[in-house]
Formats: sequence, C-alpha cells, structure tokens
Amino acid sequence: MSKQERILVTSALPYANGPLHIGHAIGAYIPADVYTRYHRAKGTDIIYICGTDEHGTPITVTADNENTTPQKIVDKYHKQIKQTFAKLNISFDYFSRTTNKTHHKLSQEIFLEIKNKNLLYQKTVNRPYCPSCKKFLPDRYVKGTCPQCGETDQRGDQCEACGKQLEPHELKESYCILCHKPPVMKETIHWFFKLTEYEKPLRKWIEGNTHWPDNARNFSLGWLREGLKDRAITRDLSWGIPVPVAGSEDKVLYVWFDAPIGYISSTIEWAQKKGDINLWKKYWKQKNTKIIHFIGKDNIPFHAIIWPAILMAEGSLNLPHQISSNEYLNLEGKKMSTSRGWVIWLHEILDKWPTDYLRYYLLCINPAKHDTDFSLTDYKHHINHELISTLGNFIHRTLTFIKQNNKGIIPEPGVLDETDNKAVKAIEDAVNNTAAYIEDYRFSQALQSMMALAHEGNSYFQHKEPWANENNTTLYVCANMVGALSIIMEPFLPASAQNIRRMLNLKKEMKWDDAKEINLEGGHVLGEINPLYDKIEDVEINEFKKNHLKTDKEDKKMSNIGFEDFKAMDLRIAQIVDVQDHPNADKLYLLTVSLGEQTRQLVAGLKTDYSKKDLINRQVVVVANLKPAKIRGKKSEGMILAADVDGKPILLQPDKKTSLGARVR
Ligand code: B3M
Ligand code: ZN
Repeated sequence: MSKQERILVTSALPYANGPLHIGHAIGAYIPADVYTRYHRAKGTDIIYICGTDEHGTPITVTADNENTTPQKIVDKYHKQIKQTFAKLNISFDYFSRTTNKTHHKLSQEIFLEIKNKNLLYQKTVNRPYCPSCKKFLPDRYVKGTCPQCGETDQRGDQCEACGKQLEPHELKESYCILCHKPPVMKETIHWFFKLTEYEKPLRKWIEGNTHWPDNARNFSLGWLREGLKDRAITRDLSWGIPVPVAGSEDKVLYVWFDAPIGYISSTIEWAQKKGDINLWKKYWKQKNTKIIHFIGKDNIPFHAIIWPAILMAEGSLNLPHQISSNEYLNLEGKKMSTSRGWVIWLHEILDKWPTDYLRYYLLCINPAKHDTDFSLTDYKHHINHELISTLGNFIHRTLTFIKQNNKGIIPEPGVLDETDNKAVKAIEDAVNNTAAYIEDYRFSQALQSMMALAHEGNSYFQHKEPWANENNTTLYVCANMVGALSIIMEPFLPASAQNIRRMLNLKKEMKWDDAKEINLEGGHVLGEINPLYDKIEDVEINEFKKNHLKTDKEDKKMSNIGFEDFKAMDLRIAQIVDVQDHPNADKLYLLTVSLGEQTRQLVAGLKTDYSKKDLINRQVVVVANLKPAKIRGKKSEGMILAADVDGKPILLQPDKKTSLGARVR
C-alpha cells in the first residue's frame, strides 16, 4: 500500500455478559491481531480498536438470571474480558466500553443527524408485551418456535438452529422468559430507519467489493435480493442509550444501532488519550484510510448492510473497506454451546498452557472458509509435532550448538555454497510468502509459510551435519534463519518471538523487512539460552478434558455434577392447587401449582399412582427453572420431585407446612 494510506482495524465488540471462549478468540480477534502486528512491523499507520458491547437484552437477561443489575454485569465482564485479551496477547491500541460517556453522546448525535436528514420516522407497531411482568418483551425476552425452521425455544433476535434474523413478534408459540406466560401484542411507538432507501446504493457498493470474502458478499447480496425493510432502531427497555428526542425518553437505542458506533467512539477516546482530539478524524473521515472489520459470520448482516447504511445516512464517515468474517469453530465434533457447557473458556485453557500454543493451533484450524473442529488430541499433536518438533527444535538446536561449540558467539562465515545460498533464499521466500498471505487475510497459509522456514532450517542443519564438519558458515546461516523467524513469527506467536529475540540478544522491536537482512553478524554474542517449549503430555489433555469439558447434560452422571451445577438448580416448595386430566394422554395430569408469587402449569405422570384428591393442596418440591417444554401438546413449566421406586413415583414433601416458593437447598 502507498505511504499515505492508513488502516483502522476493529474486532467485533464482545457482549459484556460472560467470559470468552476459544470460538471468540479465532472468530474475530487472533486474525485481527496477526494482521495488525504484521502491519505495525511493516511500518503502516495502523490502529486496532475494540471494546465491550454493554447494552441490549443480552446484558439485561444475564442480569435478570444472575439476580443483579446490568451495571454490575457489565463491570464484572468488561474487566474479565479485558484481562483475557491481555493474556491472549491481543494488541489493541484501545479497548473501550459502550457505556462510556463519549459513546452515549456520539450515538445520540448520529441518531439526531440521521433524523435531521429525514431518514428516521416514528411508527406505531404491535410488540409482545407480558401482562404479568408488565413490560414489553424486546429481543431476547421472548422465546418461541422459529417461523422458518420450526425449532422450538429460539430467542427473539435470531434462531440458533437456522440462523434466521428474527423480531420477537415473529416467533410462534412465544413465551416470556421471565414468567413463562405467553405475551400479548400491544401497541408501542418506535423510531424506524429508512433502510429501504439504501437498497440500491448498498447493492452497487457490495457488488463492487469483490475483495470481500465470499461469505460476507454472498450473504449480503442474498439479503438484498430478498429486499430490505425499514428497521426499528429503538426498544422499550430501561437499559441502554436514551433516545434523544422529547417524548421518546423512556426508550433506548437498539443495541445494534449503537454498538458499531463504538468503533468510532473508541477511536475518539484513543485520540483523546494520545492528546490530539482530532486524530480520530484521520481514520474515520479521510478517504485514504481502510477500515477493516473482523467479525464472526453471525454478525455479517449488521456489518455488511445495516452499519454501512447508517454510515451512508450519516454521510461524513468512511465505509468499511473489508469485512473479514470467519465461519464457526466446533468443539470435538459438536457445535459449541455455552448453555450445555460444551465449550472451552479462554481463561481456563490459557491458565493451563502457554498462550502461543493456543494461538498456534487456532491459526492452524482457522475457520476462514468453512466450519472447523477444535479437538484437544489434535491440539496436542499440532503443538508437539509442529510447533515444538519443527520450530522449537530448529531454534533450540541452533542456539545450543552455538552456545556449546562456539561460546555463544556467532561465527564469521566462509564462502557460501549452493546449499547455504538455498537456505538464505528460503528466508526471503518465507518473508515474502508470509506477508502476501497475511495481506490477503489467509492466516493459516501465512502461518504455514512461516513454518516452512523452520522446516527448511531443520533440513539444512541435518544436511550440513555441523557436529561432524567445518561449521562456521552453517551456524551463521542457521542463526540468521532464527533471527528472521523471530520477526516473521511475531504476528502469530508474539511471546515466543520476544523470547527468541532475548536469547539472540536482538532488540525487542524489529521491522518486518529486517527479516530479509543479516541481523546477526559474525562476532555477535547470544544471550542466555533456555528451552522454548515443553511437550504436552497425554495426562494433561485427559485431565483438562475431565476438569473443563462437560459431557452433554444427557449423559452426565451424578458424580460429575459440580456444586455450581447443583446451585444452578432452582428447587422450590409449591402447592398443588388444581388437578385436571391431560386431554391427550391417559397417564398424565395437568397440574397447577402455586409458588407463592406465581403459579405454574406442570404436566406430571402421576395419574396411575395418585388420585386427584390425593394431590390437591399437597405441598411438593418443584424444579422451578427448567426450560418450559411441551408434553403432548401442553406446556409444562417445571418438574415435581419424586422418588422412583421400581418405576412408581413417591412424591417428596416438606415435613411441615412451608411457605410457598421457599428455596430447597
Ligand atoms: N456484541 C454481537 C456478538 O458479540 C455483538 C457484536 C457487536 S460488533 C459492533 O456476537
Ligand atoms: Zn412475563
């Protein structure tokens, strides 16, 4: 790229509602970090911006579940996420949060700017409302059946099964996640963005973006083919950025309206911190800046369509140049699922093994074009047989050999023969190939090109047999291969690179093009040499699996349940207040139970063993936080506990009258 050009890299802003897992890491952060580190070494004017997304129903639902406030949730997870990124060595220039003042102000200004341009309008719409909770149920407060694929219990914003973008009112057989009752439709007024006006300009722009990856381009062109609809960009929620218009103060901006604006507000804060408050404009307003968004594929519609349309509407800001959107990472052959515990949390795996092990393996299996699988056995294999046996081995044998046989001093070379020259040429090839692949967002291939130099180094060393022959030239060439490696591995394996430079006694900061030069002249004295890596043992893998990878709930044995799991179960004292026959099943009752504040409908298989009279007014123990299920067409919102004696249920009951809703522990 030409000298004056500059790059602004962003990674999707993670919701501050939980810890990060390995899928996050490779989805939007490690690739962006490789890209940024490379460009910094190239001397490009580049900054890397991110922060936590702290609004919307993902946050408030978590707060409701954890019985705390949204503020406490975002404070807790912002801190944790920031620490995890630091441990993962993600080199943000600035990491902000969307609850900051700068962000609130800018989001409201952009809203007003678009409104002044007559690109927003108010419309009365029907939205789900829960009469018993007395509130509107935006996005994730409603669950129900996906209208597209029929999957039950899907969230109101997106179906996890088929990926369809949803509005909560589109769900079938919907229910309020707080009280499990069906919502009613109620009128409310929202602000709509005239997205339809941007159908043509977006199509033209996206068709011209032939440098986008296929998934982002095809997905958005597909969306455009279906035709765009104007979008509500406000919500009835008490957590978020207030709508800055008189009469709408009780509403907040839709989280997907404000979140991408976080890229800009974070840049503004970065500029403030740099002491030049106008610096952000260079990146967002001057035309010779390339804005590159790294995201996971579920964020494509927002980054490729809605966000650019908002930028077009605002009018003075740069559109994204590139949207680098990864596919999904599976785990041990199955889709990752945080709710089922089928997940590897970053803080757990980073506590166990060096960060570069994880970065290396994730980059090997980078799901750029299709979903890929993370397997711990495969992880061990890649680390032991590639990172350690190839890269680590070449570096270690070179440096220890120089230490032991030449007092740690790089020898003066003799005249280079054909094999030596081939090795020197391998340096140049690796530098060029690695660079080209990174610039083309092909990070696995880039990693392989770097590793090719280590392979070449090993065969060269082996071929020259320095232990048996005159070896000054060999050691000189090998040392310079290691020097080059320390530069070109830095984007992928920053901690290892620093470690090697320390052993080589080279300076901490080196430029990418230095890798093509001789960095270690004859006479240069090495630093202290330590082993780079330790092999991963089978026992470590097994132990990690046992401790951190829960098997599916279905086949989880009692002995595997941790105290946390037990605590997560909400057991309550309830009283049966009504018993009816289930209309579609002989052996089932439809029970109504009271938990004090609320009543629930349960379907229970008690009919063969208990008469209605036996049951009415009886106190029982219910599991109150089970996901509601339909049993023979009737909703069941919990489960009654009973002992199972030869297949016959024997109900558990408190041994004296207990207040309803009391917790059982
Ligand atoms: N927080 C969604 C997610 O974490 C959302 C990304 C915002 S990027 C502006 O997947
Ligand atoms: Zn409700």
